[in-house]
Amino acid sequence: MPTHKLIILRHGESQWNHENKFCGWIDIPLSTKGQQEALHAGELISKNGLKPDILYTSKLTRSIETGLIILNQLNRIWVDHVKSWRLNERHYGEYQGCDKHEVFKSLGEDKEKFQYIRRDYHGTPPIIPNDVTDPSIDERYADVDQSLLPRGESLAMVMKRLIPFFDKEILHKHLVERNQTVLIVTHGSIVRSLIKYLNNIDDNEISNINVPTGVPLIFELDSDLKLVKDYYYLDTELAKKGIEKVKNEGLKRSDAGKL
Ligand code: DG2
Repeated sequence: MPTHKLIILRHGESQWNHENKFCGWIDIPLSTKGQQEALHAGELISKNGLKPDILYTSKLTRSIETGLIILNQLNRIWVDHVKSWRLNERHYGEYQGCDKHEVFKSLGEDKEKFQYIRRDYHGTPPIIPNDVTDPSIDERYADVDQSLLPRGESLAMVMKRLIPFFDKEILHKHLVERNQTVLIVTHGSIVRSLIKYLNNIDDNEISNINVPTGVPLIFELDSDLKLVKDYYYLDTELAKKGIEKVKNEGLKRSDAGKL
């Protein structure tokens, strides 16, 4: 039975990751460090002899930019590239654009409340009213059924819009039927959702999983879509450092990005 490879990663650091602000569906480009992380991700994929046949990204620049830097590094800029809103980050509702530490303070510096919204399977940020961050007025989503566009999501809500697409379009069509190596460059909450789905992680346990920027994860599956071994990062030390950083974001003031 052939083994199918799925390469999944969170985009390189964005300017707002650097400034410690919630991004969600706001379209923020990579920081200089994020561009370097993307280059390094490309090197890791190349060193491991992996050759993606197709690239999937979200509709957001930080994910698209990272994917293209990687493909360029691999001399595979010519492969098919699918951009889907279903791979967009979790919509962070009213917190989009807010400094993470300010949100923490607004919750009375209650670590549990703050981490509930960031990491609990059902934790939902306050939903946005109709304003300039409403995805329904963004032309890139013009062809999407407007009633599907989110205004604030929990991880559970993300999985509802993501998994049927991932299962049918990516796993069955490309991985199994066409035996292709698929590269997915997406966002923290989407990677967490895919880890949860592929590893059958329970709703409580998923709150302990954090995803670093720019480090590729490998999933090896058989044709029945069972994992043949545990998923792994291509650079475990780098992943460890990145995970620790992400876990504690917002708990302390960050002066990054301030003049
Ligand atoms: C981050 C996740 O998503 O933030 O929306 O700010 O992957 O697009 O940088 P990404 C955001 P946390 O849930 O880790 O606070």
